[in-house]
Amino acid sequence: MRTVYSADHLLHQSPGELLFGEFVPAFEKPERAELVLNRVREVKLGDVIAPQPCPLDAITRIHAPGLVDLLQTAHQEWLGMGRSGAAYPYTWPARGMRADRAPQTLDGRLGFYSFDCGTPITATTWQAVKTSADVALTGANLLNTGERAAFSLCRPPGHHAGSDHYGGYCFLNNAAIAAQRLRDDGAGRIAVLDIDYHHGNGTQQIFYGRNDVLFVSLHGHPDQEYPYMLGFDDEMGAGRGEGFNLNFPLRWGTEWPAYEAALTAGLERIRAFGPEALVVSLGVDTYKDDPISHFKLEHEHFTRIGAMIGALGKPALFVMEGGYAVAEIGINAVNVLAGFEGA
Ligand code: 6XA
Ligand code: ZN
Repeated sequence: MRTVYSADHLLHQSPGELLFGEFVPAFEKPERAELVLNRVREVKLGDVIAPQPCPLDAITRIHAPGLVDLLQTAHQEWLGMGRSGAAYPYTWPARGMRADRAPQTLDGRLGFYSFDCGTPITATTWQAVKTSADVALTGANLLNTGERAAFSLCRPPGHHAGSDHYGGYCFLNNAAIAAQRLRDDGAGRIAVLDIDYHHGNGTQQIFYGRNDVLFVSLHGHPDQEYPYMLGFDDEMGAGRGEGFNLNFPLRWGTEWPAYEAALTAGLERIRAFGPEALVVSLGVDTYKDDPISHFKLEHEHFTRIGAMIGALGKPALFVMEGGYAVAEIGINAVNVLAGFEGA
């Protein structure tokens, strides 16, 4: 399996996030992608290739122009206001406030287009974010040329980013952009399987009204876990998309047997849907020692997850999402890929 990777990810480095009342060092840090890349090379998974720069319209197929423009220009505007450091939002719309129009001021727009305070924009964030989308799109192109699988080593991650909002360390939804590319290039149906520990609220929102892209997610229960406000099992899609969204919220402490049962059910739904290809949002923060998560998966379970996905017999694009037990992230991510290849 080929890996698509670019060192441009190093251009996004969060100065830190506000967490539980403290400003703490960012969990989403550049070493993550480097360790995954090292592991890809160590096990000789396959060639590592650079992304092709893709036109912006592959991004605006999924994201609102106002969001894309903000990500490109916010930091310069921030500096122009005499500020330093990274651009953070500090106020957000709530029920009853004007959510039908973007505010004019930078601070207004930062809040309007985001949903948390853990996702700062630096001077070089856009370049990293744009290249991360290119990494996903280049992976989609590999599938289009007939490869059975590809690994898009995206960083920053993407699954929390919705059509018009960023957050959760995510700016653009790489998996959704890739899924849309596969559709636009002729695949009739695509399934997105999200195995990151956190609910892929952005991906769900993007495809919620559609029946051509099935979204299936296994994640920490929103009663207990970020992003708290989406990811319940009664969210099944809307309109034409009714029945094409399937959530498996799992409680803190979930171990392999319960996880395997949920994954089996999710894969069964995907099999019934009959997609031409699969996009896997590959987060490995389900690992037992992940510093921000509460599932109990071990190294070998990631291999089994890959094998179970491989048993579907569909082409698959793996798109890197979260995972923070930094020393182990490479082992776990590559175990999924190797498990898929061995299936
Ligand atoms: C809150 C936690 C953000 C979760 C990021 C993640 N700062 N998403 O791993 O998959
Ligand atoms: Zn996550």
